Formats: sequence, C-alpha cells, structure tokens
Amino acid sequence: MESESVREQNPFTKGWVEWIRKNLELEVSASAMTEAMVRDGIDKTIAEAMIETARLLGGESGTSGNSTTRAAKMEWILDSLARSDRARSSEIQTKKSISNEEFYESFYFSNEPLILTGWDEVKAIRDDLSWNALSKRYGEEEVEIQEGRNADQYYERNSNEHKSVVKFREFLDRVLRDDEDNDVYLTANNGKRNDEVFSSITNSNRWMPDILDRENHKGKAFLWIGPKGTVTQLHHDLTNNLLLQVSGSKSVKLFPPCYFTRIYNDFHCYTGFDCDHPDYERFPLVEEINMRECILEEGQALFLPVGWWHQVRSLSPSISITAVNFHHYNRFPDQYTTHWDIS
Ligand SMILES: O=C(O)CCC(=O)C(=O)O
Repeated sequence: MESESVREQNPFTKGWVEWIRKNLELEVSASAMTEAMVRDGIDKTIAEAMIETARLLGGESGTSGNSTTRAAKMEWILDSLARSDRARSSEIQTKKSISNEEFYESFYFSNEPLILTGWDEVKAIRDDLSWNALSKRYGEEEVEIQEGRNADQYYERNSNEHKSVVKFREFLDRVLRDDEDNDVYLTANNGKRNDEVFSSITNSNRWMPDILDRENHKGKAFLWIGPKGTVTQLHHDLTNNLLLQVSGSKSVKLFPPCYFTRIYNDFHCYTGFDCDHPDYERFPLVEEINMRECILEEGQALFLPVGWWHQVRSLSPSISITAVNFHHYNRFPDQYTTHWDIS
C-alpha cells in the first residue's frame, strides 16, 4: 500500500499528524511510515514516537478510527432506523399467551415489547401479596425504601442518596392512603437490602411464566411497592426486563433505542425529559419520537426490551415485580462502560 507524502520539515505540524493518522487508517506499516518521514529529514526516534502516539490515541482503522466520523456514522444509522420507526404503528402487541419459540423469535431477539395479558402463574402468590397478608407477615420488618424524592428533581439518578430504612407497616400505611404520593417508593434499587425479608417472593419461582428461566432465578427478581402516583423517571435499562403487575395498575410510556439522538440522554441511562409534563421548548427533538403508551393491569406482564426507554406511573397503590432471568443471553451490562456523564 502506498503511503501519502507530506513535504514539511517540522514533524509536529498538523500536516504530519494528519498524514500519520491517514496512513494508520490505510494500514500502512509503522516501518514504511518511519522510512518516509526519515527520508523527509525527520529524526527516526521522533518519527517512531509520533507514530506510536497516534496509534495509541486510536488512529488505526478498525479500532476507534476517527471518533467524530464514527459517531456521525452511528448517528446516521440510528436516524435511519428512527425514520422507519416513525412510520410504524404505536400499538404495543398484546397476547394472552405465547410459546417460548414465538416469544424469543418475535420479541426477545427482535427487541420488540409485548404485553402478556394472561399471566396465570400470578395466582400462586396473589394471596401472599394481598395488602393484608403483607402487613401481617412483614409489618414489623425493617425495610429499605426510597424517600425524599419530592425534593429532588433527579431522584432517580441520585437514588443512592434517597435510601432510607423504615418499618414496613408504617410504609404500607402511607402506600394505602388515597392521595397521590411520589415521595416514597420501595424499588428494585432497594432489592439487595430487602432480599432476605422478601426472599419467599423474590427468590421463589412459583409465579414465573414459562418465558422466564425457573432454574436460574435466584437474585433475578425485584419488588416495586408504592402508593398511587409514583413515577419512575424516563430511563432505559441495561437488560431485557419482564415487568409483572401483581396488584394495581400502571401507565407505561416507552419508545425504542433508535431515538437516542432525540432524547437528550445526558447521564448514564437517564434524560431530563418528563413524558408526563413534556417541555418541547427545552427538548424539541422529542416531538419526533413515536412514543408508545399502555396501561399495565393486574395479572399482566410487560416485556421491556433492552435499551427501550420507559417512564412508569402507578395509577393506584401498586405491587410489581421485575424479572431478568430469561432463557437467553441477558448479560448486556458486562459490555456497558458509559455509567456517568455523557452530555
Ligand atoms: O414499575 C416501575 O415503577 C418501574 C419499572 C421499571 O422501570 C422496570 O421494570 O424496568
């Protein structure tokens, strides 16, 4: 492969730096480049150091390349997918029951949400999870919840600062009051601390539909208990999730990952956009999103594919479970590196 040549004597000019980057992209060998630079009067040690530095900074094609160009190309791909998505129906598919074959082929691997209306296995835990039974069995237990959310616009991304330990009965009293209350919520984020208390629910597989892997369920289910009016702010998860509605109902707004360039994702998996109070002056591109919306009723389950954005509001006192133990690969967090500021 021919190397490009630049007639300049000062090796640190933009011209030489660009020349090296271009030749790395063309997969020209370091020795051929060094030779060309030495021929042009550049000291061999300096030439070698410049090439090695450029290589380490990602000038080689097939690795990070020119990151601005690559980011632009990724944006183009996503925008093209978003253009097609905007032409699609905003209905979420609903099925009473589904075979594993159809679920994995048409929904799990296709990154497509689904509402399963016939989650019959819920019957196995409905009595254990009635409000009375919960109060009787766990009332005296200390549990961890999220608290003080009303005072923090970003209560979700700051969730670690809102953890608080309370007596479960006192929490339930608040959950069952009739008014809307987003200040307290027992969430998946509290799962670790509460795992022992609620083990007979979260570490049991008797409520799991077939699409979940009943042999691989320990530590893979998380409880959500809260009053009417809790809002889980718009975010995407790093796994495929099944959100199972045990008691009460929730409204869910969701849309696919191809709208990444329109959702103002500024931190980890969050955005400042609020689907329930849309501010299109601050977030104008969101208007181009084909938002889906559904109500998840008691005894139903919603498949939330990895990367799909969702905002969830409870319409009544509510108990849900999120499970992540599917029969196929769901370890996407292993490859995730952008946990913090990405603005
Ligand atoms: O039910 C909720 O409030 C949030 C559920 C959720 O975000 C999930 O299951 O991924």
